[in-house]
Amino acid sequence: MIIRSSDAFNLPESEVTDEGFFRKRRQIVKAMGILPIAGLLPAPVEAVCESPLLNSDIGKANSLHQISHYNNYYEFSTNKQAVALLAKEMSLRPWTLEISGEVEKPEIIDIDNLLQQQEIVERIYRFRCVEGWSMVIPWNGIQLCKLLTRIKPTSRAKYVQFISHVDESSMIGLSLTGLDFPYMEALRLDEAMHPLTLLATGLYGKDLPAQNGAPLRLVVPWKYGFKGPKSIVKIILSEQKPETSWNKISPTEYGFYANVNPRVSHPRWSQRKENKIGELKKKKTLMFNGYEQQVAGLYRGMDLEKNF
Ligand SMILES: Nc1nc2c(c(=O)[nH]1)N[C@H]1C(S)=C(S)[C@@H](COP(=O)(O)O)O[C@H]1N2
Ligand SMILES: [Mo]
Repeated sequence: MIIRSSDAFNLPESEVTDEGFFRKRRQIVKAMGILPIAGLLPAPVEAVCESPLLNSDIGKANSLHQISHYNNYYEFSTNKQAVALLAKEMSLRPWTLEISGEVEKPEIIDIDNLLQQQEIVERIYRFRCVEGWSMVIPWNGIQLCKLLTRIKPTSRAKYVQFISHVDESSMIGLSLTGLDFPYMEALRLDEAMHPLTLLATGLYGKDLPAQNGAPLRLVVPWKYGFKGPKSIVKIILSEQKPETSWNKISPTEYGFYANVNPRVSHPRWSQRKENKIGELKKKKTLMFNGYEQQVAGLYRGMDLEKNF
């Protein structure tokens, strides 16, 4: 079942997690002091972005501990359990985000200004890694379309590239894999403008842990997890399709689109099922990770086996 709402937290109580966050969310929202509470604040200036359709049958959210202690962040380590400890060494302030390329109003924004200016929404999304594991994650973040609307893409802009931070002093994994850093990912402009696409700034109403990509990390819930670069420092709009890290290292395994698709296998394994972290029984992977109704239109007429 799908419901239309800008508020992800109108889920049945049965889906509530042990974090107790959902009961406490009103206090958190007040404490953050930045969410518009009906009637108290004027409507946001960039009201152009639609509210997305949100799925209600999403499953129980994983715990904060699960989400923050099973991570892929190759700049630190390929050991998912080791990332949390190693990422503590990365300095998160000062932090600036640079938006450039095919935009009318390029900007260099201080992260704390950005967090104050933009509306922070709460979104519980399914998360599916291309390796075959999954979670349900309650993110907080900024709708990317709000930011893109503000910097005004030019008529030539077709793609949006995201570039992660490189910190030689704390990232001890930089030379341990074949992956080139900085980590780079990209979306088509219409994918980036989709109301589900989020720049995550938090988890469970708290600051985003470093290991999950603090202070700013892309979340595209209908795509495999590698399409969500962490600790973003640059966003570049372009006319030509930009390079992306995993596609560059292994184009036959990692396509540009990387839409979750149980019918298209990875060359080395099937994508039909997934292992939700914390559950014993595997579950079926859903087309577009369960967001088919919202995003299938973006790919109408495309051969999804070729454009994987
Ligand atoms: N900079 C950077 N971003 C990254 C990665 C990475 O290694 N470096 N790994 C990707 C992969 S493969 C996944 S599955 C998700 C994992 O996000 P999580 O640790 O928050 O679950 O981050 C993605 N973003
Ligand atoms: Mo992944």
